[in-house]
Amino acid sequence: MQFPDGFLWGTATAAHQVEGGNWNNDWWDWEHAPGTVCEEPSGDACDQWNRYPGDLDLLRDLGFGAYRFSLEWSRIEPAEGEFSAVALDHYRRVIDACHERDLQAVVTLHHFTTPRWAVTEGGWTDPAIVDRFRRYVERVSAALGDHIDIACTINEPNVVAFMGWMMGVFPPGKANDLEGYAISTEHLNAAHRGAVEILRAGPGTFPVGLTVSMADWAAEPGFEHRIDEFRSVHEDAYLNATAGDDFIGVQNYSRIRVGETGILGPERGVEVLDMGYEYWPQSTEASIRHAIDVTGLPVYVTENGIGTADDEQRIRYLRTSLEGVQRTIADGLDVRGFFHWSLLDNFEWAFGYRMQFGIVGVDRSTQVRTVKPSGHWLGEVMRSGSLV
Ligand code: GCO
Repeated sequence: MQFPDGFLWGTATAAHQVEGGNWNNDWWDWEHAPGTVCEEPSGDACDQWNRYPGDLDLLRDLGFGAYRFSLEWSRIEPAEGEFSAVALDHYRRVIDACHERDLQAVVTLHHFTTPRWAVTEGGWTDPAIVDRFRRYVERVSAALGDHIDIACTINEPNVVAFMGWMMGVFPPGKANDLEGYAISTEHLNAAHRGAVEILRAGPGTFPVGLTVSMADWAAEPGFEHRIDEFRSVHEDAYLNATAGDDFIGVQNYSRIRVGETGILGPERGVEVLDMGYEYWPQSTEASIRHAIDVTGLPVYVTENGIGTADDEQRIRYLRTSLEGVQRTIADGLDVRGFFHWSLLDNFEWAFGYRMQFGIVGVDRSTQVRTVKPSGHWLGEVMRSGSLV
C-alpha cells in the first residue's frame, strides 16, 4: 500500500533534550538535586542550539518534509515578565532554516520543561500558571506566528502530570499526590485551551493541537472493563480537552496491560526494552484509532520510535508500526503525518543518554552526527511512499 501524496514525514526533538545548556528550568534543577533519580545531567545535550543548520541538512538530505522541535520557555522568558528578543530571534532563525530546506516547522511550545521562576511559584499546581503560560504564548505568537507551519501547544500533559505528581520521577517529584495530579491536569488542559485561542487570534494561520502520550491497552480475561477505568484517566481526560482543535498529536511507544490488581507489568514471553516496557509496535495503530474514536480529529503521529542500540530492531519496529498506520489510512481515517522520535540520540530525561531513539547517532564527546541505517531506510520509505 502507498502512503498518500502529501503525507507529512518528519522527526521530532525537544529543546531540553537536544539544545544543551538549558539551565534555567525545573529539569536542570531536577537533574542536579541531591539524590536525583536522573542518571546524569543534560549538560551540552546535542548542542543543537548551535548545530541546528547541519541537523536540518541531514533531514533534508534524507527526504523529510518537516521538523518538530520545541521552544524553551525559560530561554524566551528567563525571569517573570522579562522576554528575550535574542531567544525569540534564534527560534525564528531555526524556523527560517527549516523553510530554506523545504521543511515545515512544527513547533511545540512546552515540552516537559518549565522556567525555574514559574516552579518556585508553585509550578503547574498554582492557578497563576495558566495566565503565565498564556502570556508566554502571546509573545511567541507575536514573534513567530507568521512563520509557524503547525503548532503543538503542550507535549504530553498526561506525562507531565502523572510522572511529576504520581510517580515522582519528573519534577516536582511528588509520588501518589492525587490532588496535585488532578490540579496540574486541570491547569495543563486549561493552558492548552488558552494557547489554542491565542495562537488562532495572533499572526499566521496554521493548525494547532495537543500531543498526548497514548498506548495500546490490553486486559487479562475478565477485566476488560478496567481498560476504560484506567485509559479514561491516563488518556481521555486530556483527549477530551481538544474539542475544536485542528488535530490531535498521537504519541505512542508500547502497550499497557491491566488486570485484577490494576496496571500490570510486561507479559511473560514479550520482549522488554531497556525503557522497561514491551516491544510493541502495534501501539501506533491502536493509539490512532482510539484518538479518533474519542476526538474525531485529524491525526498526526507526532512521536513514535524505539529506544534501542540495535538499529535493525528499530527498522523492524518502524515497519510494523507504519504497517499499522497504513491500515488506518486504508480504513479511511484522517492520518496526516508521521514524526519519528527522534532525529538524534538525545537526553532521555531520567535515563540520561543511555537510550538511543535517534535515526542519527551523536558522538557524546565530539557531537559528530552519524546517520544510521534506519535513517536511510526511512528515507527510502518516504521517497517510495511504500514499505515494500
Ligand atoms: C515522551 C517525550 C519524549 C521522549 C520520548 C522517548 O514522549 O516521553 O515526548 O521527550 O524522549 O517519548 O521516551
